[in-house]
Formats: sequence, structure tokens, C-alpha cells
Amino acid sequence: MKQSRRIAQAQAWAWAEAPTIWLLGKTQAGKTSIVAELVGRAHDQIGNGFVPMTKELRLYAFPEERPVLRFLDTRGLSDVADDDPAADLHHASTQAQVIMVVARVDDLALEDVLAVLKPLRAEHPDWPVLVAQTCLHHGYRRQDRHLLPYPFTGDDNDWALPGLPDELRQSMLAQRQLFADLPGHHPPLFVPLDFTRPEQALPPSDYGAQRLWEVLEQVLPETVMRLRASVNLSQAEQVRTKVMLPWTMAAVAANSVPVPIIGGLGSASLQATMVNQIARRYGQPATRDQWSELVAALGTGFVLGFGGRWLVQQGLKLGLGWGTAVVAAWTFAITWAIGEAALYYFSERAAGREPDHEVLRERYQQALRDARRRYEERKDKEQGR
Ligand SMILES: Nc1nc2c(ncn2[C@@H]2O[C@H](COP(=O)(O)OP(=O)(O)OP(=O)(O)O)[C@@H](O)[C@H]2O)c(=O)[nH]1
Ligand SMILES: [Mg+2]
Repeated sequence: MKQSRRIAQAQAWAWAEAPTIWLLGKTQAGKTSIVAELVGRAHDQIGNGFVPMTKELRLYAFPEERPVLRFLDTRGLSDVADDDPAADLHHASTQAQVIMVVARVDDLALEDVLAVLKPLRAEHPDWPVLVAQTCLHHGYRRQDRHLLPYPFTGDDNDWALPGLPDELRQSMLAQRQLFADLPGHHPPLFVPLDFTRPEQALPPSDYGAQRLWEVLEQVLPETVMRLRASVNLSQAEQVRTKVMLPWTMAAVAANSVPVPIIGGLGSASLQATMVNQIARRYGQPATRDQWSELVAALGTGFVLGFGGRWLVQQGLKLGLGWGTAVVAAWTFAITWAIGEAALYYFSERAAGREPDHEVLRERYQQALRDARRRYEERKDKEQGR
């Protein structure tokens, strides 16, 4: 993905109050059921399996009082055949940042869905696409039950699962193949699930819900951070989750090592943009003077210390290329630490106090240590999955 695109995406997510996930699918595919399961509302809007139910676009904020995520439930596609769906679809496409296609696993007639999805993905190649493959038990024989614990990973391993009913294997594979030539940077993420009613006697009734949350976590890292910390976020925490984390992740993804710090912070770097946004959050335009003070306060330790030493010892001596794991960890740590320093600096200014340079340096050093741990934890968690 081009760096400019990544920046634009990070910006969009950092600025959006809560990212919106668009549920797209044919009528009675299970869209509203997913909303109901994830946000705990809309149960009365679920259909009977035959007659189209959802009649208009509906936005569900989650949690309701302090939304960090929104689900945009839309009418089933075949339901809009008699009138023009273009306006609805256009409206949805301007609201959402993530698409969740919902399809019954045995439904291979997805032309209508793909006709909407393909041009959309061509226009926004970096939008994550999830495909919820619902109603798994449609591929079961009478005696089959859900495989437990939930085994699906959404990739080729799914075919080799012991005990997977043949019919389900075949339809799941055939359905995934329909998405093979979807334009865009990444293939869709498939999540098989089955949200049943108690009388269907297929426990658990939320089969696959946990996996769906995990996949959302993968595509919306900063959102999930917010979700976890959504109760009573202090302003500093808000800056961390809404500004620092997305920008730090963008810096890692874009491989944007903050080298320019050696000669002062380059104004075009992702880190500089992050600092400007932090300043703005505190109602403090980051002036040239403030920039100089911030960099000067960090001192030679900042310029030559962690970063400089690392560059010389690791980067140049060992000839490590950009893009290695070490560089990623370092980029994460230093970007995060710059954010912490800026957070302290501008919050003090906003409170009408002179930032204490000693404290500023301490914050920076502490943040470097914390950030490295934070990064290792993230990585371990991802690899452990
Ligand atoms: N067994 C099972 N039933 C499901 C699943 N998802 C949905 N259903 C059932 O399918 C029917 C339709 O579900 P809805 O969630 O209303 O589907 P929808 O896509 O919102 O439908 P429209 O609003 O009409 O477009 C309901 O009877 C649900 O209980 C699933 O994963 N497993
Ligand atoms: Mg519905």
C-alpha cells in the first residue's frame, strides 16, 4: 500500500469518531442477526427467514452512549430490485470504512452482492472486507453438530478440519472462490458462523461470534483499543487511542522510521503530523517556536541517544535493511515516545504551565521502555493466534 494511502487511512480513522462497518448482503442473509449479536440490540428487527425485514438504512452505535464502533445495517440487496438501490448504496459507501459481506454459506448466487462490492473495492482498494459465512448448519447432516472448540481460521486450513461435513466444506470453498478476483490490496477475511435460536438445538447459539470480534480487532486495532478503554477515558487516554496509536501503527506499516529527528523533526514525517494533531487536541497550534522547544527539551539524549545509537550499532553496522522486525519495533517505540513527550508538553501548555524539561525527558524515556513492551505484547498476541 502506498504511504500516502496509509496516511489517508490513518487520518480517516483517527478523525472519525467511530469507524462504521457496513453490512452488505442479500435479504435474509443474517445481517441484522449479526448486529443483534454484536451490539446486543435490534433483536426485534430480525426476520423470519423468508420475508425481507430491514426496510431502511439503520446505524447502530456501540456502545450506545459513547460509540467506538458503528454498524450500518442495510436492506437486503434482492429486496431493492424493485426500486433504485443506488441512493442507499451511495449513502452507505460514504459512511463506512469497513465492509462486512453477509451470505448464507450455501448461497452461491452472489452476483448482486459482487456487482456492488467489486466497483466499491476498486475505488477503495484498502478498505477491509470481511465475509461472514452464515448458517453453517445448512451444510450439516442430521447427526452433525458444530465443531468445538471453534476451529475456523478463514484460510486453507479450514478444508482439512477433521469432522467437517463434506457438504459444508464444498459450499464454503465454492463461496470463497466467488471472491477470488475481488479487486483491492488484501483478500477478504472469511468468518464462518451460525447464530441460531435455542429451539434449533445447535449450541452455542453464538457460534463464531468470538472469531468475528477477533477479526474486527485485526482490521480495527485502534478501535478495539478504544473499545477496551471506553469507560471514562481521560483526555490523555483519548489522545493515546485516537491519535497516537493510529499514527504509530501507520508509521510502522509505512516503514516510516523517524530518521529526520537526527536533524530535528522533519515537518513532513508521520511523526510530525501526529505531534501537530496532539497539539490541536489541546487547542495549541504547534508553532515553530514550540517545535524547537520540544525538540530542544528532549535534548541531545533524544537526538543521539536511543535513536542515534541504535542506528549506528544495529542499522549501519549489521547492515539491516528497513522493513525488518527490529526496525518495526524501533519505529513503534520511538514514534510512541515522541507522542508521549508531545502529549505532556501540550497538555502542560494548555493548562497554562511551563513544561518541565526534566519531566519531559523522563516521560520520553519511560515511554520508550513501555512502548517496546507494548509492541512485543502486540506481536506475541498476533503470533499466538
Ligand atoms: N441458523 C441460523 N440462522 C440465522 C443465521 N443468521 C440469520 N439467521 C436467521 O435468518 C433469518 C434472517 O435473519 P436476519 O438477520 O433478519 O437477516 P437480514 O440479512 O437482516 O435480512 P433482511 O433485513 O430482510 O435483509 C432469521 O430467522 C435469523 O434467525 C445464522 O447464522 N444461523
Ligand atoms: Mg435485516
